[in-house]
Amino acid sequence: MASFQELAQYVITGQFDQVKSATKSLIEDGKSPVDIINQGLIAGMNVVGARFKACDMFVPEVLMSAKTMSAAMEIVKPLIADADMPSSGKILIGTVKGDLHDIGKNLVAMMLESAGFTVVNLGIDIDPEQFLDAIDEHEPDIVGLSALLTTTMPFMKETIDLIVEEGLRDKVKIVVGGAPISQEFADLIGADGFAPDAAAATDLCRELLSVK
Ligand code: B12
Repeated sequence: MASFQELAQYVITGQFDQVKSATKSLIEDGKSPVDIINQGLIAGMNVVGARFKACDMFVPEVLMSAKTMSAAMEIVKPLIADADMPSSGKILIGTVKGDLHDIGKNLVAMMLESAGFTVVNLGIDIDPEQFLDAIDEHEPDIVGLSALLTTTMPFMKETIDLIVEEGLRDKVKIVVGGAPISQEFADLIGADGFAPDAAAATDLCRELLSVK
């Protein structure tokens, strides 16, 4: 039987097969998918983040960790997204232009789906025009912008500015997030809200759409 600590360790060391089998074993053991994500996968990725910052880990290793985390997410995702609930609203989410980070954004998308929202996940490196086209196509209630780099944060503002220019601002709520983002920054660029993590993002979207 696997433990959350072992799962976290496999994420840290980027052990693909072990991460998948530990995830499956925890599921078989009746552990909640959300606990598997929080106490195993995110806990491991947090350590990866700290080690990367301290230059104890380098990009290829971090990438391996990210890939193992994504592989485990693929296993866990159907279990928490499959709640057969009516949609609480539609959310369009993407990582802004120039930014390739998607683990946190995908986690937010997953949590939102599990909370009953319909989620359109645009992916990474999405420029303002692409967000605009997707708003036209999907008519979401909320647009979620993710950025992990200080150099890509300005594209959040550019995206919001374009939505305003095109006269769509009153049709959508806009929420922002990512490690360098703060409530102050969200206020500054005219977003409707900021959330520091996936659970808070779900609460925020519920609040903005008055979902109980
Ligand atoms: C994994 C990782 C990578 C992977 C990304 C793989 C992938 N598929 O995502 C790779 C190796 C590719 C990578 C590349 C780079 N990275 Co990087 N990376 C990270 C790392 C270690 C972890 C990020 C992560 O996944 N965290 C785990 C998730 C779960 O957390 P999260 O993303 O913060 O998301 C949560 C919240 O922020 C929030 N949230 C996120 N999005 C949204 C959206 C909305 C709408 C809401 C409401 C909430 C929300 O909810 C999420 C879930 O709880 C961070 C360090 C860190 N601690 O953040 C550096 C980090 C972000 N990277 C950094 C850098 C510098 C780079 C590179 C420039 C490195 C290089 N020299 O090439 C490149 C840039 C590539 C690019 N153009 O984007 C720096 C950024 C510094 C800065 N101030 O800008 C960091 C902070 C590391 C550091 N300390 O130096 N990186």
